[in-house]
Amino acid sequence: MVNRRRLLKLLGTGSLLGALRPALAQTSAQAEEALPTFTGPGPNPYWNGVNPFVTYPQKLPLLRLTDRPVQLETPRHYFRTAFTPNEAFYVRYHLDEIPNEVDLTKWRLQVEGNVEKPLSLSFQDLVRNFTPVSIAAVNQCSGNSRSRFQPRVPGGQWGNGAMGNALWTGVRLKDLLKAAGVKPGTVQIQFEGLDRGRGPENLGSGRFLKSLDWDDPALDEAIVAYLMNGEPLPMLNGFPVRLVVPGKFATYWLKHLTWIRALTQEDKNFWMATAYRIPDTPNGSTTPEDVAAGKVKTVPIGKVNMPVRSFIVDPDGSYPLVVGLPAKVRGVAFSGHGKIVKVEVSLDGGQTWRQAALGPDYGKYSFRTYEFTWTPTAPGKYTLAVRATDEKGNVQPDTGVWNPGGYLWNKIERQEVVVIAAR
Ligand SMILES: Nc1nc2c(c(=O)[nH]1)N[C@H]1C(S)=C(S)[C@@H](COP(=O)(O)O)O[C@H]1N2
Ligand SMILES: [Mo]
Repeated sequence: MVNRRRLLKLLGTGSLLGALRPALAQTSAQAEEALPTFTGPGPNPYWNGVNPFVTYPQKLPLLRLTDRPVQLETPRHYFRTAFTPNEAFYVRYHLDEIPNEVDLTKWRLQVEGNVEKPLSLSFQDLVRNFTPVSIAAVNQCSGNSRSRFQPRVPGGQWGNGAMGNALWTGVRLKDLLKAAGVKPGTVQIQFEGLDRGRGPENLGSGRFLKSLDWDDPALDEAIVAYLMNGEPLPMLNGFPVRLVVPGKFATYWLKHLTWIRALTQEDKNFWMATAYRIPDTPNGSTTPEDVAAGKVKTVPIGKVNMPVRSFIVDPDGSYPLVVGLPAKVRGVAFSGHGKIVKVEVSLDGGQTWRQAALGPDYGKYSFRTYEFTWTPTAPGKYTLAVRATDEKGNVQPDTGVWNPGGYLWNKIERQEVVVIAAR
C-alpha cells in the first residue's frame, strides 16, 4: 500500500521518478513510429457518446459533441417514452451561422424553380390555406451510433442518442408543389434552410442543400412541419418550419426550410455529391480495403430507408438487479421500412430469445416501446440483448456494417447487468 508517508519517501529518494523514466523514454521512441490503430471502446461501448452536458436555449442539458456547428446528443433515459420531449431532442448542424430568431412578419417559404407559378407563402398562409396533417416519425441522423464503427471512421462520434421521435404537424409537401404546378422536365426537388457558414473549405459547401428525386415515393409522405409534439419547433430543431421525410435519414429533414426548388438537373452540390453517400451494396456495407482500392460505387443515402433498430433503455447497467425482484427491460424500436411487429429480448447475450410486449402503435414511422419483465433467479453477470423485426420481415443483424461515412448502423444492442442475491 502506498500511503502518503511512503509516497513522500519514494518521491524523496527519487525512486518513484526513477521507476517512471524508462517508460517515458519508451514513449518518445515509439512516437517516431506510426501509432497503432485506435479501435475505440470495446464490445460494450457507452450508450451515449462521452461528452459534457451543456444547456442551450429551449433545451434541457444535452451532451455536447461540438459547439460550432452545434451538435447535441439526447441522453439515454429520454427514450423511455415513445415521444421524445422537444427540450431533449438532439441537435445537428453542419454550418456555424444558425438563426437565433426568425421574424415571422417577414419570413416567407418560397416554392420556385421549374414551376408554373412560384409561391411565396407566409406562416399564416401555411397554417390557414392548406389542410393540416400529423404523422409520428423518427428523426435519426445518418451517423447515429458512428462511435461503434470498427475500424473507426471520422465524423461526429455519436452514441445512440442522435435520434428522436415526434408527432409532426404541418402541410403536405405535395400540396405545396401542386399549388405551384411542377412542370415537366423536373428531376429533383431541392430544399434549403436559413443557416449559412463556410462548411468544409473550398467545396462550395457553405449552403446546406439537399434534394430528393421527383419520382421518390417519399415525397408523397413528406410534410412541411410547423408543429413538433403540438408545439412550435424549438429554434435548434428548425423553427419556423422543417421538412419531415418519414422513413428517411434526417439529413433530408431540412430545418428552417425557406426554399423549395424544382430542379431540371441533378443536384451536384457538395452535400449530395460528396457527403452523405453510402456504398451501393445490399446493406451499404463495404471494407476499408475496397474503399482504398477505389472499388466502391456510392449513392446518396436518400436512396435507402432507415434500417430496423431497437435499443435497451433500462436497465442501463449502473445498478445491480436483485434475485427474486422483477426488473423491467424496456426501450424503443423503429424501422424506416414499416411498422415494428416484434421485439425480442435475450438474457444470455443473444443465444435464446423471448418476445417482449409492444407498446401502442403510433404509426409505422414512430418509435414503438417494448417491455419485458424479467425476474432473475440466480446471481451473476448477464448480457441482455434486444432485436426488432418490422412488418416487411427485416430483422436486425448481429454484425456491424462498415462504410467510410459511419452510416446505417443497426447491429443488435447489448447491455451487461449484474444480478445480486438479497440476503
Ligand atoms: N437547415 C439545416 N437542416 C438540417 C441540417 C443542417 O445542417 N441545416 N442537418 C440535417 C441533418 S444531417 C440532421 S441529422 C438533422 C438533425 O435534426 P435536428 O437537429 O432537429 O435533430 O437535421 C437535418 N437538417
Ligand atoms: Mo445527420
